[in-house]
Amino acid sequence: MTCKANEATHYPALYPAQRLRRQLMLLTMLSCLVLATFFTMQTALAEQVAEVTTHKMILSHHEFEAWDFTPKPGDRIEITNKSDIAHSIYITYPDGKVLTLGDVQLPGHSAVWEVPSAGEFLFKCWIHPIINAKMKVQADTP
Ligand SMILES: [Cu+2]
Repeated sequence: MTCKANEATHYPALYPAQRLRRQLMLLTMLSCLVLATFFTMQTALAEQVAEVTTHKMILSHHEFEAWDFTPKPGDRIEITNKSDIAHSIYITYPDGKVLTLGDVQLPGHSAVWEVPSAGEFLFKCWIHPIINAKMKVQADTP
């Protein structure tokens, strides 16, 4: 009789094994929460990476066609050779560095360049020195 009254008024004492099980469950739940948060952040980051803008530039017979996009650092520029001759495009960076886009762009083929920074870039062709275009890249301002 007294025993029953005690059970009703007092929180039943946990056996060490039960306590351990509860602590393990709590730890498991916390770990799951941490992992879920981590994967959500990873997905958000991956979506940000996927938001890269790709501009299209066209190389006609002996010139780059005028473009109407405003390139920003981090953008990609896809240059397509729409002429019937091969080209070998290279880009001179503001600091004088020269980057050749692959070896040769055959007719109908494209090359992709990732805009590294703001500044003025010069596009030329190793095969046809008459081809050249200047591209001004503005710093990305949100
Ligand atoms: Cu060329």
